[in-house]
Amino acid sequence: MPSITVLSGGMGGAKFLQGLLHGLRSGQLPYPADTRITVIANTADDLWIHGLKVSPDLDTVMYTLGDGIDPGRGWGRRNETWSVKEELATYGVEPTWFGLGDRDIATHLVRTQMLEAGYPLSAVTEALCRRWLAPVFEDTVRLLPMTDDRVETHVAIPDAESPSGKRVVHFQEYWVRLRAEVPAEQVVFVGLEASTPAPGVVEALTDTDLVVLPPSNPVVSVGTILGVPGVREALLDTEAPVVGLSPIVGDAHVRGMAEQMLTSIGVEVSAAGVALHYGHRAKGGVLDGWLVDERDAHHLSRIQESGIKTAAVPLMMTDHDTTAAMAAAAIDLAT
Ligand code: FO1
Repeated sequence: MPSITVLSGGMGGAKFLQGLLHGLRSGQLPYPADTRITVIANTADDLWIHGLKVSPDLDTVMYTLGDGIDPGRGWGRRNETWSVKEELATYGVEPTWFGLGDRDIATHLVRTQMLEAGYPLSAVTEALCRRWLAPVFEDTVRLLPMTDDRVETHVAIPDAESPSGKRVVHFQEYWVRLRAEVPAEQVVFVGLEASTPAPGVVEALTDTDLVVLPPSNPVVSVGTILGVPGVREALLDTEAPVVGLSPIVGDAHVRGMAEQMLTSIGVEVSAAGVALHYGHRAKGGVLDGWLVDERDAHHLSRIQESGIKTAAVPLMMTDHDTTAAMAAAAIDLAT
């Protein structure tokens, strides 16, 4: 059975997966409809809040593919209510800037109870996906956390009051409360060096027909997955071609905070900058191929010079057919 492995953050990766699955089911892709899809999701956005463990990228992929996502927000549940959030605010409980919906809280209660009972995050995710993915995809779609270990992305921001002139906030505070409107002076991945790939992650990279890096954040989503010791080695070892799609279109991010994150690590905010940051696999990088948007066709030669195969196609995921065409272009590039 052919298989495709996708490294995913939250919204961008989830949207790409919807298009990939649509393309497989509608016969638009040169892979059979029941091709096995393994999603390796970033867990460094995770946070403990109100005593609950929240895994935003795992939940965004799970709710999106399971059709429970709120399409407007792109995170959390559709038809959500916020009674608990309102009650917590009335009690004056902080933080109030990160909203947990009533339905969403049930997911975090199940996850927290299972973690406290000693189950690893991968077992928790498998249990939650029995509800969200199995009814739709049986066992052809699998969602794996990048690691079972605790990893958290923290961001150093300017702070005149502190002696060092900076203070560190959790990524979610940087993104949700501060709206990424302050410069990210440094991004710190707490626990990443000591983490190990979750069960199935290495095999999903070495024993597959294609690996895709969708247009997720190259620093705090795909970047963190690549930072789990053993993942890069698996990508260097795999027989499968590795193809990425640029999250930067027209020298800007489409959504999120990729511009701020790339700038904080000194990478040029362009389709070429990200490709060269990921690097060509023959030179110790991770890419064989890289898709850029038609608006960025002027970057093609610079990318080609690095050895990475590249092409310019429409990269705005406006609907499932368009996204399926992007997946088809990625598969083309890989063959
Ligand atoms: N994003 C927001 O902008 N505001 C929120 O209150 C918020 C709550 C939230 C709760 C659960 C969850 O899974 C995601 C949530 N997000 C919220 C989105 C979250 O910041 C993003 O999904 C990623 O972490 C960033 O890519």
